[in-house]
Amino acid sequence: MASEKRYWNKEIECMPREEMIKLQNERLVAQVKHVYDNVPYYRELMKKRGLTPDDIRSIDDLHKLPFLTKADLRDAYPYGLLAKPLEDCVRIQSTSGTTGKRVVAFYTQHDLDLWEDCCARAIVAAGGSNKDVCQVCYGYGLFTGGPGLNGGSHKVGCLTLPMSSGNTERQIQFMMDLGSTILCCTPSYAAYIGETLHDMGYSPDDIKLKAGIFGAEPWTEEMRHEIERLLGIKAYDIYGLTETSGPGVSFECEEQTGMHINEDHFIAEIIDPDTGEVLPEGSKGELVFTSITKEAFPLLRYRTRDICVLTREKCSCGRTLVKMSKPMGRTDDMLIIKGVNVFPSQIESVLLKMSNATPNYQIVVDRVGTTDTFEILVEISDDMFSDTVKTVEELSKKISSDIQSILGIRAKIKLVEPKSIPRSEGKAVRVIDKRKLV
Ligand code: DLL
Repeated sequence: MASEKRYWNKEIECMPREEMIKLQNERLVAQVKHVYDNVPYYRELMKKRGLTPDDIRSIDDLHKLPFLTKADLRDAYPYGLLAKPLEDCVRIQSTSGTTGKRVVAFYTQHDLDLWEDCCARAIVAAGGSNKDVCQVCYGYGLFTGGPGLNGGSHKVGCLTLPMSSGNTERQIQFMMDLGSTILCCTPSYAAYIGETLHDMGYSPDDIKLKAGIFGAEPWTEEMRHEIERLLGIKAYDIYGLTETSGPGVSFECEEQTGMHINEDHFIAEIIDPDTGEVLPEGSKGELVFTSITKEAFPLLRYRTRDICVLTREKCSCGRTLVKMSKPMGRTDDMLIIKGVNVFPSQIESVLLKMSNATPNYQIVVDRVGTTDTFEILVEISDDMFSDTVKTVEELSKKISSDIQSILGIRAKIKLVEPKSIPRSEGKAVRVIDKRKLV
C-alpha cells in the first residue's frame, strides 16, 4: 500500500512546474483585481503603496503587495475583508482564540468545495478511498478541523463518522464496532486515544486503523513514532489555518518528509519576520500565503506567524507541489524565558527520548521579582511510578541536564503521577505563562 501512488487530483498534484506557475500567474492577477474591486480595506492598503491591479502581472510582482496581518483581520472584524455580498456566503468558521476579537472566515459554496477538495487530497495521500471508514474526532462547530476533514472524507466517499472530540472510551468502542480505518484528530488527542486503548486492555491488533491525519498543533517526529506505535498506524501531518480556509492548505504524502502545499490555491513565500524581506528557498522564516482561488475571504500575502522552511526537492511520491517543513514555532508564541527563546517542541523532543517519561508535559513560567522561573511538569510512566526514589531522581536530573544542554537555561523538573496533567480533547495546553508580559 505504502508504495502505491495515490492522488486525488493527479493533474494538479503532479503538474509540471512551468504549468503550475502559469496557472498561479493567471489566478493571482484575477484575484488581485477581485480584492481591489471588492475590499475597500485592502484597496486602501494598496493605494498607500501607490499600487493598482495593473502593477501585478505575475508572481514576480507579488513582493510589491502589502502584507496582511492578524491585526488587520481584527481591525476589519467582522465584515471588513469580505469580498462577496453576504447573500453569496453560506458559512463562517472561526479561530479558537479566547482573547480579543475572534478571526471570522467566510465561505461561498465554491469556497467550501475547494476547501473540501484540499482535505480530500490529504485523505487520499494517506491511503483513503471509498472503502474506508473515516473517524473524525477534530472539534466540530466554529473550529475548522471537524467540518474540513468531514467534507474531505465525504468527497473521497469514505464512510464518515462525525464524532467530534471527547468521550474517549466511546470513540474506541465505535472504532472497534464500525471498523474505522482512518482517524482524524489533533496529535495530542491521537496519543490520548492510543493510551486509553491500552488502558482498556486492547492492543493495535484489536482495531482496524491504518492511518491517521493529525494537525492543528505542533508535534515532533518522536511524537509521530509514539502515536504510530500506540495505534499501529502510519501518522500523517496536515496543516492549515482558519484564515486560509482551515486544514488542507498542505498535507503529507507517504514519504512523511514535509507537507505538500496546494499551490493551485495558495502561493507560499518565506519572509524574514523582522524585515519582511522575501527569503530564498531553503531559508527558515515566516510563512506567508496568498489565496488565489477563494471568493469570499481571499487574503493577499497573509502573515501566518508560523516559522518553517520550503523545499522543492523532488519527492518520491511524484507530487510536484512545494513542501513545507513542520512549523518550527511561531513568531508570536515563542516563549522568552530568562532571555532565551524557547519553543515547547524542543522540550517535547527531550522528553520523548526518555523511556520513562511520557510526552505529557506542561511548562509553567512565572516571574519572582525580576527573575523568570521555569518549571516543567512531566508525567512519568506507570512502570516508573512504582520505582525507587533514586531512579526517579535520576530521571529528573537527566531531563534537566538535557534541557539545559539544548536551551542553555535550567528548568526545574517536577515529575508527576501518570495521568495527572489534564488531557485535552482539542489542542493541548502546553504552556502556562503567569508573567503577564503584555
Ligand atoms: O488549526 C486548522 C487545522 C485543523 C489544521 C485541523 C490542521 C488540522 P487554527 O485554529 O486557525 O486552524 O490554527 C492555525 O495552528 O497557524 C499553526 O500555528 C497551527 N497548526 C496548524 N496545523 C499545524 C500542524 C487550525 N500540522 C495554527 N503542525 C497555525 C503545527 C499547526 N502547527
